[in-house]
Amino acid sequence: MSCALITGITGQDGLYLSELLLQKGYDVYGLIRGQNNPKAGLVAETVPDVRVLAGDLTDLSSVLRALQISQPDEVYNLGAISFVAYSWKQAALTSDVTGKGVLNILEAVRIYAGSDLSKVRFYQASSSEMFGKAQQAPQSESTLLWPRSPYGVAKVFGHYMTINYRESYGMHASSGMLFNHESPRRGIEFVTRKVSRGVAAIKLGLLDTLVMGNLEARRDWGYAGDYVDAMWRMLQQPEGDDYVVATGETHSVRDLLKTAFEVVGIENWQDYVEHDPALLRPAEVDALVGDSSKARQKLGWAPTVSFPELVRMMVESDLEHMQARQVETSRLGINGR
Ligand code: NDP
Ligand code: GDR
Repeated sequence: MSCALITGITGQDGLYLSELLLQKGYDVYGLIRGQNNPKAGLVAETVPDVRVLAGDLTDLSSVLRALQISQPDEVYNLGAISFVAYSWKQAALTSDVTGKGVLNILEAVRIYAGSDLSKVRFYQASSSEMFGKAQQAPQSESTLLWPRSPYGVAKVFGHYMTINYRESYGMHASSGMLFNHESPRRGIEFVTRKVSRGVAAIKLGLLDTLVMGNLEARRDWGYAGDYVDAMWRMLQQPEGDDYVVATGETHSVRDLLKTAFEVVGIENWQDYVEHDPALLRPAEVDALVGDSSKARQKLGWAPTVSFPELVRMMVESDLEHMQARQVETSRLGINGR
């Protein structure tokens, strides 16, 4: 039986990846930070077979201890401060967790594996945010990296550090340059989930208007369940490598709003949307679209959920939850910054 250690287990991808690996018969360990992390309950409920270990990416010895206890064949580093807008508010912390945290875990793996580095395979959650002010379209593994936020800069550090450990020590280390991927489990701070919850709340009469930032930004949005499968496929290859994972289609936030409101039968969506300049970012990533030919050819990977299907899945899930929970309007917190 194979064994995996996942950091970021309480996040969207951590939950999907745990489910996938448990299904494949893996022993799965997950790193959880904090002495009483409120999301520990979610993990216990969703993936009860995951064994939880305490640790924090900023604390190398805690990561080393987790490796020693779990003895994994595969390590998936999904832990990060991942909300781009927040990364300007806590730039140093983002650098420590999302950037230097990668070095900590790479170093912990190197120390743990000792003279037999081939016994552990490592996955780093790199990001399309690294392309930032994209210098070509679509973006591939060889496109110049030009990050536009403290988050993007930290991810570039982690990306190159992963490559460096592969080249310096021969570590089986792979970097997944994943484009935006979403699901009903997406954090409520991200735009797709903000829109799906907002639209559901408006449909149910719980909210009057949705307050948004830049509607012209374009993203290549896919389904998270598909993307964790790509992560696993990377670690089954004979060598570590870097792969772009994307659908190859791009849509604006405006398209997202239109598509989401259509799910609940609202055509005049503009009447329900306001603009708040405070939601604009100090530097924006205007447009992203990925070229995932390498992942498709080498990993045999392909996305299975289209953009309209994804939006429908998210809106319907939020409608169902809100109806079931009879949420009070004041507790929705959708339009906050
Ligand atoms: P989430 O924001 O949902 O999850 C982030 C996870 O990181 C949470 O489990 C969080 O734990 C954990 N974490 C935060 N700080 C620390 C720390 N100091 N030590 C250990 N763990 C920590 O992200 P996603 O699931 O969406 O993304 C997974 C990874 O993939 C992230 O690294 C993200 O940057 C990257 N990525 C995501 C993309 C996407 O579109 N979803 C695209 C490209 C890359 P806690 O619950 O305690 O806060
Ligand atoms: P992103 O995701 O920054 O691409 O990073 P997010 O959903 O936050 O923003 C996408 C785009 O939508 C615009 N936008 C808004 N965004 C939010 N959150 N709220 C709004 O009200 C709003 N209005 C417009 C943003 O300006 C932006 O252009 C995500 C994260 O998961 C990263 O961790 C990951 O690396 C990248 O995707 C790939």
